[in-house]
Amino acid sequence: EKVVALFSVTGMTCSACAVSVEKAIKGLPGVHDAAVDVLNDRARVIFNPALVSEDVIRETIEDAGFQAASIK
Ligand code: 9UX
Repeated sequence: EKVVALFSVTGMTCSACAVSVEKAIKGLPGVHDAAVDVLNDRARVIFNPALVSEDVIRETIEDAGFQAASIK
């Protein structure tokens, strides 16, 4: 199963920030793909909800040094 989640990510000031957030998210088990848009402060993540949760993804973004919130 695959679901898509959108997050607001603030604190990213350059494209390297976006790359590091993307790498952190993509390193999680159950994440199929992640795209981070530094210009719009957004992250779009495709994942298997049996293996990883929106909250774990959000915490991973925070642990990378940014502020994240799920967008419904
Ligand atoms: Mo470069 Mo982006 O150190 O915060 S990765 S500005």
